[in-house]
Amino acid sequence: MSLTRRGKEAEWLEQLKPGLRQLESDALNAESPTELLNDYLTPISSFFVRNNGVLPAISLGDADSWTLSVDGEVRNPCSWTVAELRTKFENVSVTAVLECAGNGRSAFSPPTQGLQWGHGAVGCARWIGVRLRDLLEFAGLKDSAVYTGHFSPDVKTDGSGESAISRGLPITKALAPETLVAFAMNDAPLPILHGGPLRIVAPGYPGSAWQKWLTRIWVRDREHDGEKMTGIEYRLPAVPISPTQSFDDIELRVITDMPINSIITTPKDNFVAECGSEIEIGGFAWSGHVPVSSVTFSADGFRTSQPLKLEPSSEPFAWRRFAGRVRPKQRGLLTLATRAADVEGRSQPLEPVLWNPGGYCNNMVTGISGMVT
Ligand SMILES: Nc1nc2c(c(=O)[nH]1)N[C@H]1C(S)=C(S)[C@@H](COP(=O)(O)O)O[C@H]1N2
Ligand SMILES: [Mo]
Repeated sequence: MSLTRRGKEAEWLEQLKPGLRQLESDALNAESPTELLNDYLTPISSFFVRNNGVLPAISLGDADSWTLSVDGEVRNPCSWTVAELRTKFENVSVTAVLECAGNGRSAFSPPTQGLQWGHGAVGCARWIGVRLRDLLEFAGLKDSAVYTGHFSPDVKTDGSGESAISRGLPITKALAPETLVAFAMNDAPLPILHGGPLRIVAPGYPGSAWQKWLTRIWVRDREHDGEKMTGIEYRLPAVPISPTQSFDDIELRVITDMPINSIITTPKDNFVAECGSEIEIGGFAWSGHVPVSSVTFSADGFRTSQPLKLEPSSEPFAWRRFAGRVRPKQRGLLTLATRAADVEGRSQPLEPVLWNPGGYCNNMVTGISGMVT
């Protein structure tokens, strides 16, 4: 029996990433159960995968001949092989969280369009590459340069042959020192599933801006309008709207920052604990560009809460580990939840976040549950 394209992708994923939960979709998408996210650097075998289209037929053996070009609003259009990028430009590493803007979408009510992610479309890795800034400066930006547009060979699953996604960055973010064209992840060559040979790393931005299988950067004199840059895709209403309202005439803005969020990774969801004995609580808090300031913990739906110890941050775009303990004194169902805050005073909401048509940026407090026996 021959497997369908999607069936082959599913088998490949099961081999490379056992334990991930595949979502129902024509493209290969899979999220991490919370207990697989218990490391500061998420192992590649546990890292979520998000594809808008068909996986391109690339093998890492192609890495040396893979080329990246820069054109548009530059004085010297350029192109380099991966080997040239590595040797001609300074190699830098950035530890950063990669989170899909749709992470947590399944909690929106009423439900929105888009993949129904739980809370596992997030991970933190060490990315190594060259600064996008160095490439753009080499090519010589014209004064008219305001945005980048990124291109890759992956196509939609509908057979149209159209590009699956072509996103970009405002020029200020493209020139920021943390923004990379990366070729390695956790010290391994960037895996194909994560965009190898080359991908954009845009710390603080939603995952959609981290273009995989990068072949071309088109420097633009206006906001990039490539596939999935317009309409409700990865954009939020400029003013609050209700789910019953038509959003045809609503102003929408590209998401450029991810909100404060946190996840409990130990104990695991559906844990069993003994009444009166201590449970160790651990997990991570992160945000886009605004640093995390604190994390509180509650075992009673935030009627009461206590602060958790937060490990110091060494890398501004990485997540921060928290730790604490609880000793349940009652038998029955127990829900453990964390609520993180950022230095600008924003906390994860206790109530559902503002509904938006694409179902993005849900950072409402959630928890994990288990049984105390
Ligand atoms: N070429 C390409 N790049 C892409 C995508 C894609 O479908 N194609 N998906 C984007 C989205 S929406 C996310 S969340 C991240 C996911 O990265 P990962 O699959 O490495 O976890 O890649 C982004 N880059
Ligand atoms: Mo995403």
